[in-house]
Amino acid sequence: MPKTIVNSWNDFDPLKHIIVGRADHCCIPAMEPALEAKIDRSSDMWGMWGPRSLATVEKANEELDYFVHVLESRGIRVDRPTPLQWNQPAQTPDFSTKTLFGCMPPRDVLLTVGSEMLSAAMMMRCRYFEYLAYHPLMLKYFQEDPSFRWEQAPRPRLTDASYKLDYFTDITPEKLLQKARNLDFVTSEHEPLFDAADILRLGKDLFVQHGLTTNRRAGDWLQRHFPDHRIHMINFPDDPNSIHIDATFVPLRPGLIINNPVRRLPDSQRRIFEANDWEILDAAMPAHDRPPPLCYSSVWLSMNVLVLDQKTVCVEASEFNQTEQLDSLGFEVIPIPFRNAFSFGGGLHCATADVRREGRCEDYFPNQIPGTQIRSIS
Ligand code: DAV
Repeated sequence: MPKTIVNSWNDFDPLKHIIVGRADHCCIPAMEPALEAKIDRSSDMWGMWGPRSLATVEKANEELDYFVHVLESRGIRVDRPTPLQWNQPAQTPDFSTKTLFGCMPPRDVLLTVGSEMLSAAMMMRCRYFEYLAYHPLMLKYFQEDPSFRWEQAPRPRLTDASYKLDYFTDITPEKLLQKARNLDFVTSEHEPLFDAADILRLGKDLFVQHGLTTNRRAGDWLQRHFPDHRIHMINFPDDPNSIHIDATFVPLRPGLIINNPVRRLPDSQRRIFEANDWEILDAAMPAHDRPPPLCYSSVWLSMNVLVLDQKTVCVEASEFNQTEQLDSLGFEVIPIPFRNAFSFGGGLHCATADVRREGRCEDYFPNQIPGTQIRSIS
């Protein structure tokens, strides 16, 4: 048997091998065209940029290391990225950026589908070189697993043509919500752009959130790239800040999903789940009324859980409502303190990227609903 096997088709089959991020050298990015999607004017990070303090990096790393320890003590193999000095400017022929970002949330960059790991075509300029932190691991998997498919989505150019540069001009929360309802997001359709964390993997079906970090052209690209899969673009019209699907719509086991109750999937888009006997439950309320300091994400990281198998799930240790809900659904809940790591780019799901889970590519949606699968746009 090869030393490494890359194989994962969903977020709930028994986990065997995973990547967990690191907080070293992480930066708050300088202003760039789409940054306001992540850091709005009311954020404590507004107007700030540069390296995060060593004290906060150390606290986040302690939590990440403890998480690794828990996973390893359950027999799961854990690999870590190799951080770059993210506090450096970078340039391409098309743009420059004053700093890079970090390698805390691998989930945003790496999409594992079966034996393939695909680096995403991310829409933030400061994240353009983030894949380099995973290059040593990709090389190792490539050497150790003869079936591993090491893939990279088309590198975006990220010129100003990729963004609607006036998107946030005179913005109000009401206008932002109206734009989201009209499927009017900060990226243009100039080139395919997506974060891997916008893609929910359910065997043969991939559900892709169309929002601030993923455009429709990416859905088109993904459909051509994965011809044996069915790509469905979905969206959550009540979410004015639709960044990544994993604090909004989270599968726990075959047939069961928790949905953020303030970002419900519209009835028309629920039909494919209903037609295949999937239950969509409201997620429990977060335990906190605000995120930790200098955090990009909302309090809904409460539901950003890591499922280890269909009976076991890791949850942030202070999220007692989410813990209680998962307990009542029959899960063994493993508490992981993670609030300090949240600020570096996300929760327990964001902080990881699958390498191997047991199981095969199942068809969980044999009853397809006409018109829900992506079609090419011209
Ligand atoms: O609710 O702020 C966070 C998702 C991070 N991957 C939110 C989405």
